[in-house]
Amino acid sequence: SALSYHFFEPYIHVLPMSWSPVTLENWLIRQKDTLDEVRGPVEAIISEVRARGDAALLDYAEKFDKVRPEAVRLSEEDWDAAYEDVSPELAEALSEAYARISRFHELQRREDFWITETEPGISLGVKTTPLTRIGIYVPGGRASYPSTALMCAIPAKVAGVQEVICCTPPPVHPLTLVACDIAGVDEVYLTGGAQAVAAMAYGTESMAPVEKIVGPGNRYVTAAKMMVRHTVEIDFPAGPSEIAIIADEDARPDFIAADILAQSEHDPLAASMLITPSTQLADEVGKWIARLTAEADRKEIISQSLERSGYLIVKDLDQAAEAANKIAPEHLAIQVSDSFSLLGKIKNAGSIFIGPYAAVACGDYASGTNHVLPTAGNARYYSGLNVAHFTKTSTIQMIDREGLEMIGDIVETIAEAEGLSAHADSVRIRRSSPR
Ligand code: HSO
Ligand code: ZN
Repeated sequence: SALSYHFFEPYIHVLPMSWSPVTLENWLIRQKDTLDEVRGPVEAIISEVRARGDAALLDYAEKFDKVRPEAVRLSEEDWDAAYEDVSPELAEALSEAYARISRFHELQRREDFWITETEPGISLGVKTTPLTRIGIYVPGGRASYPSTALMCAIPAKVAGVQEVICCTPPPVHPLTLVACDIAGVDEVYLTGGAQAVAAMAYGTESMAPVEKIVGPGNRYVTAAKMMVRHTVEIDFPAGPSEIAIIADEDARPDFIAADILAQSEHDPLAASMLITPSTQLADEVGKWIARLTAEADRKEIISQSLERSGYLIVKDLDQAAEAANKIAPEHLAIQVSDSFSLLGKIKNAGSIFIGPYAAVACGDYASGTNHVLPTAGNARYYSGLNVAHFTKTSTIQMIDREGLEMIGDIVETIAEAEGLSAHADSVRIRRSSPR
């Protein structure tokens, strides 16, 4: 297409810090999932947990997390004690974030029951019911995010889920425990990785199984979630973080560079792409990236991630939208003068940030939107975590004799055509019975 032809045009502006042009092709290759590589070990872990329950979880904690907790389930005393290690300002910041995230998710709630007469004698409706027990996975190690505990638990509680349990690898960060407490998590288990997913799916002596598992994780966690899917539901695959930024010549290169660094510091596998018609902006952003990286705390990770990142020069903003839709980025920042006209053309994006002041970090923590989002092109068909992930619906119908007359012939005719005469008879017996 005209689009891909343009991408491979040699607009080469090589800049320091690996800030260089990327092709759509390379980006899409990056998104290819690597879950198959870990399928074998994950399968082994799942069967081990099914066979040996808590004992397997404790052994895996010792092996992978280098800590053997006394018990898989965290005691109330240890949970309460977490507050002692968290400053009041931090607990307050988490509560402020909690309030805003709750408010936005409350806005997503719809009536949990409606019924309406669609034609004489036939009323149809929908009844929405929360799931009963769900599991959230909060990663540990390099990606230990108390904010993720809020992002997973809040929509569940807003939806009305009674039991929300959290699995996180030991040693658990006290801040994660405080976040779980603030968000109303009911039980915490000190187990991580594929073994935690297996436990939540099948249950162990100390953990009752859940109906749905949500939350981000590494390749093992994600592979395990995909593999237990015939037993429980999951949210969607969420891997290394990514951002695409569509910007025009008037955008602020320093702000854009700052968002790219914020994304890059997550993970050497994180990636950022600037999509712009302006080569001058791309150059400016590159200079800012070099400048800011020199002073960054997590230089190592940032430089590795920048190697997967770069810019794409497009003809105009229509082509920019087309590129973004192909990528289906987890985060999409829009930094152009007419943002709403561009927004209208965006079809695939996990979360969209509009205007120079909408730093992605605001959505990560405190504006109120959810930061658990589909990555690696999955935004083509998945939505970011929201209240609807924690509910299910039942359709309802009420049909009286008049309604049955309205559709009786249609039902009988189609039933006979399908060779299902008992179906047809179930309607006939009613229609011919005396009133
Ligand atoms: N950007 C990450 C979420 C996050 N950022 C957590 C900071 N903490 C994935 O959307
Ligand atoms: Zn982030």
